[in-house]
Amino acid sequence: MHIVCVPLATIITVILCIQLTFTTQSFEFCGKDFDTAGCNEPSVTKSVPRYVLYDVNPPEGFNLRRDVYMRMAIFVKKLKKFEDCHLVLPPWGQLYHWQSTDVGRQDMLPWSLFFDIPSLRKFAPVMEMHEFLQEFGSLMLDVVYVLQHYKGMWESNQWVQKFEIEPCHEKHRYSRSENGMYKGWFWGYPNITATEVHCLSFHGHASHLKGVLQNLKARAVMFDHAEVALHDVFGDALYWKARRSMRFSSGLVKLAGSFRMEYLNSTDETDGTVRPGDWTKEKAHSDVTGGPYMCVHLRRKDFLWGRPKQVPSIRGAAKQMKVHLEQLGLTTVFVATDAPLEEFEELQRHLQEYQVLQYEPSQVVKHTYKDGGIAIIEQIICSHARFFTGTYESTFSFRIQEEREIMGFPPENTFNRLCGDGEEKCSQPSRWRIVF
Ligand SMILES: Nc1nc2c(ncn2[C@@H]2O[C@H](COP(=O)(O)OP(=O)(O)O)[C@@H](O)[C@H]2O)c(=O)[nH]1
Ligand SMILES: [Mg+2]
Repeated sequence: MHIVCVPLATIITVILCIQLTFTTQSFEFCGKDFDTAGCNEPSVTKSVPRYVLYDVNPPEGFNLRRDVYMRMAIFVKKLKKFEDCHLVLPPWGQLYHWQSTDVGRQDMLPWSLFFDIPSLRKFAPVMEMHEFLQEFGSLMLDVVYVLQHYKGMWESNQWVQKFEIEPCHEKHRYSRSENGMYKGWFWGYPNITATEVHCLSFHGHASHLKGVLQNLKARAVMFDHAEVALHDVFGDALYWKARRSMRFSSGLVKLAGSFRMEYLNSTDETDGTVRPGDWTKEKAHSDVTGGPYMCVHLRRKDFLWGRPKQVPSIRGAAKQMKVHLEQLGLTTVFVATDAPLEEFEELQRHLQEYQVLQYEPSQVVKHTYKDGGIAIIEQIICSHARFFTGTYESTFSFRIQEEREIMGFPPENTFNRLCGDGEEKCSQPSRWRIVF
């Protein structure tokens, strides 16, 4: 059933539309292209907001998820010009890398644990899951679109934005229960269900998802595998605004600040990294000095077998660190790492003439902020170092580089990575410079 609600409708029409919405079982959308003639009217009136929910491919880590958030935030920010809508922040949980067993539960975590929500809101109309559930008043989402790549898309050299409902290429996480509703993985909430689930082959920028919503009556629409949608524009001013709005929660910033002051002789005043509390007031900076230490992001674990040629041995990493420390005239190195303690101690043994530090959280900090928060504290500490070197293709390292770009460090002190032991020519990371 396909019903078009006319914009600027009278109250009666609005009520009629709402009623029809709830009786409509199939949520159809206009053509493949949202610019198709006749498909331009916003289908949701001001008084009936749309809630855009999303999730990401389960094995993806925290820092790729942050990138997917930016794509969705930019999409919904643009969508807001056409209809009343909100982006629901997908609660964090059950990430592959969050393996600590002594920190309590690590699921259904709100974004406020890690990020400053008022800062996010200055960029896009976001809300936490609990706020959505309260406002929406139902645990039943209208429709889930499981995004998937078109088959054979990578072989074709034509770049056209398109989408359509197709048979699912892979088994998804939802199944129909006796009452006809779909159950499945909804960020760990056992009671959330969906009325419809479709696989949607999608090729294009995240904002092209607007076409899916065109004339769609559904109010709570979820996009699973949102990582399939690409950045509208990678690296433009809007991209960096979205990035700058991702300020960390004040508790994490404070903890990182205390560590910097106590162990690294580093404060924003002395390092030249004082920033306005409001990111929208932030100006371009250059030649920031940073604290008197170097930071290394030493990614281990799955990267050891995923990228064996580009990830050095501990001895190899220590050798490279020594060269940097000598060149910089520094004696302190902070190490952000997912390495087990034995590997960190081995690193210290190779660097005995230097102070080699790691962040060691208290039990209270671990319980409060969990694996995700500890990793962010380490990222903040690295962001303030005089010199940073990371790990090949690690999104954890990339996010540190972005943070340093925002603060205005010289690019040569930011876009570096450790080379693999046998790498003859070790290419350095692309310099994705900030744009204001
Ligand atoms: N505390 C801490 N955790 C890390 C570090 N490096 C990686 N991790 C953990 O491992 C995850 C790696 O996944 P991801 O964020 O996708 O980054 P990537 O896999 O390196 O691209 C992080 O989110 C952290 O949970 C580190 O230096 N310190
Ligand atoms: Mg990862």
